[in-house]
Amino acid sequence: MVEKDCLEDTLRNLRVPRFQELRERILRKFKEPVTLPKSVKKRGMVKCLIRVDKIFNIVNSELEKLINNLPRESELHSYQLEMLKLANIENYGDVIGKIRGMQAVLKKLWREYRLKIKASVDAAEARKMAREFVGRTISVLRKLRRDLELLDNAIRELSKLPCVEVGAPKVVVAGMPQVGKSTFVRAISSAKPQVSPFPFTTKEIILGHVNLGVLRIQVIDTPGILDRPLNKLNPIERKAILALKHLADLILFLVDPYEGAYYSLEQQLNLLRSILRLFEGKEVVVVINKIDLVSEKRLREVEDRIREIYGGAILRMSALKKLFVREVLSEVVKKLGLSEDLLKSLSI
Ligand SMILES: Nc1nc2c(ncn2[C@@H]2O[C@H](COP(=O)(O)OP(=O)(O)OP(=O)(O)O)[C@@H](O)[C@H]2O)c(=O)[nH]1
Ligand SMILES: [Mg+2]
Repeated sequence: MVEKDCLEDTLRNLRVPRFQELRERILRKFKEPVTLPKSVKKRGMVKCLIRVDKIFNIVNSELEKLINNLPRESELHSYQLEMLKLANIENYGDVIGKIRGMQAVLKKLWREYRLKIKASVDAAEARKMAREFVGRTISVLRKLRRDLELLDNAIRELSKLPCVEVGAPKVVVAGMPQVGKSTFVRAISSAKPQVSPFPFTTKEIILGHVNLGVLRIQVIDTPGILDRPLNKLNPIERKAILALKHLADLILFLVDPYEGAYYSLEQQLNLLRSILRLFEGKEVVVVINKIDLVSEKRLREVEDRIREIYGGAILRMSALKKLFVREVLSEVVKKLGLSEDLLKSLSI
């Protein structure tokens, strides 16, 4: 998450080499014939030196390129570092350090084997040394196998994150699965997340914009969260928690009031309670969605239950039928401390 250049965009083009791929390239290079001018003496030894140099160059330049293209730890926002943890990179700096360390080990090996090859008594010994170099290089790389795989996976995860502008207002839409978060984000913003009657339809953080003339509000759709302890949340739910923690200037908490809702009102209230506790100090607006499905009596009942745990504004809307969606936006604009005149340019 950076001001201008989007780190996530750069990461989309970054390739992390795999151990298997490096190993195959090394073995292929080792078998490749080397041609020498007729005048060259000690041909067997010289050929081995050339092979060893070529192999070292391949591995060294791959690792160098990787380290240079990876973002530095200091360039990463705490949001991105936590996302890396979610993708099993507990300590990003340590992984980079390990790659650097292995690169140094490989350089040392290369120097050592160049000397051994030069000191060989005959071509057969030079070939034996070259083979040993290849074997040892591959076993050093094997120590990076899991790190490279985890890094690749983590970079893919990071690059899926949208490019959020730090300075512009950010509203994060949250709630249990199926309450209508994505339907709402589709209705008001440029984003068109998938909507379906199945929980966990949304698996990623999705960014949309509401253009209000001179200003645009960023609206962030999130995966649904279940009412269970934080340490029991799955990685998809945790992405939503991280978006709330790091991105939200304002949280819109959606509630499904329907008696036959996928998750009961009780469960939804439990989640609201946890979110209020977890993000104490952040502005939260509760919106009862799907009002087209329930009676006024039920709506009052749901509002009363919400009021037992939450003292702020409770709004009503139907994201599907686009009822009172503008009123919700108006509350958002107000809570963000923006002028309500901005809404004049809006055609919802
Ligand atoms: N009747 C009615 N149905 C709605 C409304 N909003 C959403 N739905 C329906 O509820 C279902 C779930 O909608 P989504 O927008 O995908 O819900 P979500 O909260 O994003 O769900 P997850 O991505 O699974 O967390 C879909 O079938 C929608 O058509 C509404 O205002 N009224
Ligand atoms: Mg969704």
